Amino acid sequence: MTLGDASRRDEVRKSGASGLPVPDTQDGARERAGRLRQEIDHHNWRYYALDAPEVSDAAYDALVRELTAIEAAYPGLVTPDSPTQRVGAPLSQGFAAITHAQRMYSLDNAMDAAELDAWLERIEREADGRPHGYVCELKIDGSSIALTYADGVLLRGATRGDGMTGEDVTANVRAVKSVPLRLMVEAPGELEVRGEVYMPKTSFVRLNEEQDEAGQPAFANPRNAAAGSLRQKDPSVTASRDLSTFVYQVVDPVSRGLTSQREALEWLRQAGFRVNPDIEYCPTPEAVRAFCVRAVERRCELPYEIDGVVVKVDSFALQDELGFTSKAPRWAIAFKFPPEEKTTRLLDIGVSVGRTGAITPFAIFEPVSVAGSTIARATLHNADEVARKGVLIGDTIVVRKAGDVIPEVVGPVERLRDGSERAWTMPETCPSCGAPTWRPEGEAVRRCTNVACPAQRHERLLHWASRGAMDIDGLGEEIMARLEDGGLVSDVADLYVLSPDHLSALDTGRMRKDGSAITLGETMAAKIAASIEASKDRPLARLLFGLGIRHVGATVAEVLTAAYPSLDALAAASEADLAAVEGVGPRIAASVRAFLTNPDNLAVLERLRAAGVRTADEAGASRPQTLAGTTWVLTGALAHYSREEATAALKALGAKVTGSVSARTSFVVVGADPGSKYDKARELGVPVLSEDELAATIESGQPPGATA
Ligand code: 1X8
Repeated sequence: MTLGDASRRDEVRKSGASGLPVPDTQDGARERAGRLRQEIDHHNWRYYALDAPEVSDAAYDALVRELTAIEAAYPGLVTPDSPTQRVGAPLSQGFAAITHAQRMYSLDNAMDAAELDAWLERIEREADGRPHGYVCELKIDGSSIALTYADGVLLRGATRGDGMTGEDVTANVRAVKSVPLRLMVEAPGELEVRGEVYMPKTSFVRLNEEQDEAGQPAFANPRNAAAGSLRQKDPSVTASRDLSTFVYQVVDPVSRGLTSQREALEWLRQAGFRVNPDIEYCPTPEAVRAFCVRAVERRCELPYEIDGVVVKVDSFALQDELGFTSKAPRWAIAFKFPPEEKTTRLLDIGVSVGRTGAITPFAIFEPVSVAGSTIARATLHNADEVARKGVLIGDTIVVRKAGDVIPEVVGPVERLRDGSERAWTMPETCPSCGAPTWRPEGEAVRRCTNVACPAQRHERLLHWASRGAMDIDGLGEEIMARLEDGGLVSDVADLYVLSPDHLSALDTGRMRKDGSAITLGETMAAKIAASIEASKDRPLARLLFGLGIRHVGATVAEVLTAAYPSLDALAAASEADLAAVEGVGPRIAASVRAFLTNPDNLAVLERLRAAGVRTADEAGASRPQTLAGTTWVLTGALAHYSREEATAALKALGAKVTGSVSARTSFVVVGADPGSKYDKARELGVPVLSEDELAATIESGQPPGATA
């Protein structure tokens, strides 16, 4: 299980209502809620701290839903450390300053093996023959945090700030799932621990894709992404980011009976914190050196970025003796890895036009080898970024790979300028079609205004065929361009009327020695035709993502199709309906609505459908949404349906099914031995239906009463 999978559970967490009855009495509810919280805390810890879940997402989800239902019915029973309370705290108004009870020191650095040796020798001298050892830990390239617990309950989270004063980011820290809200060990009084919040490399790459998609500036590296995510005004934004933690320090450990860093790490692990597994006790300086050598080698394989190794004297008694300089502890050192940065020459800045018309500048430089591969280009994201970096064409520049993957220009080496460098400006017109470009208010990105722009069209077609969308093998950059140039394809629907003859006769642009054109040939044509055919049956979310609607990335497409499992249902939904879907805001809703009311787009969708491309997820899923806007509650035992079946059938008709009865409930279906929900429905005057009436609704697709 990787942390990337966490997002799946996060989505489950929010959805639906409990099928289980809410206890009738306050005492019963309190007891059940307490039990559920313990159980959920345990599974959160297994999942987020140990990466070792014991139960399925569905089983976990059921526990959360039951607790949510109980807390909804008895709001007085909600506790601040309830697992339902991770997000939902009021928005932070800026961040209050927090003075750290004990200064958060930085570490002295050892920039190479010789400096590490010098430090080790000094420690050995101080120890003067007394037996002692070291603990080696990976230095996580994230954002430091201090977490304070009062009698075992999370009280406060603060950033490092300048080491003396940090910012109160409690609401956001609560949204980071690996941070325990309640400790699993006895810890009376105030306890402070420290660690690092970080973003895994793959999540960083994905986040930047989403930032680009939304016209937001990209983060330069995972550390900035983690720090930025922790300093969000809205904790639900923090919750949506894949952040994790490693905790490595107990403040005032001796008062907790701890005598060494080894013990402290073990205690933190038992308390429920996420502790890095790559920790080693090294009895000798040789073992420390060997750990550092291995860490350098393993750096690329790790799912998160590290920038060194932290070496600490293990014994707290010896640490105490060594003490601090004005800046840093004498008993620890950061062995810094050699930077994976290179210098090269910036030859030019080009611009590309994306499928949404976004004009993106990119650096073209002399090829250099960085972290295992040769790079020659790096995106510069937008004009502001070019200005911020201050690079001139002709500059000597520093380049590296962000998240070990994405080539990035760090900045110019200004002292190597000779006056021949020149500034770059963003083109006023589209480099592909010459149409004017504009920069919408509040966006970082300049766009080509021409929807018929050939560069946009090309990118839209490639996006449709891409792996995450309709996954059409063989339709790459080159062949797509040929299809466009030959006038065979100008929108995605055209792909589905290509004949194998069209394809096999396609000029590849290459020539034989005798000057005759090389065509695609039958074998290749048959392969591509088969992949186009296979793409007709992709899930609706892939199709929706493939359409390239602004703000609709792969995740949003999943969310939308879960709520509207057919293109018809989606097209029938109002902007307000769409905006009400969890995970879909007004901006996405407006964009989807605009796309699905544009006659040109509707014509393409109609041609896709006519060509046999699937536009609904399941046969039953494309039923007319006759129950949209109604809210249902099921109670008691049903004879002919399971709770899940009845719920699914109602949802397929557009109904919402919840776990508790309120004045907003439209219908309550009552089976055998109904509980308090039946009484509540009668009390509130909510219409009560029998199972037969439910069956009639499901079969006819008509709301109750409409068929009578
Ligand atoms: C900073 C960090 C430390 C550790 C890991 N990652 C860091 N970024 C560790 O001790 N495992 S300690 C530290 C500091 O003291 N400034």
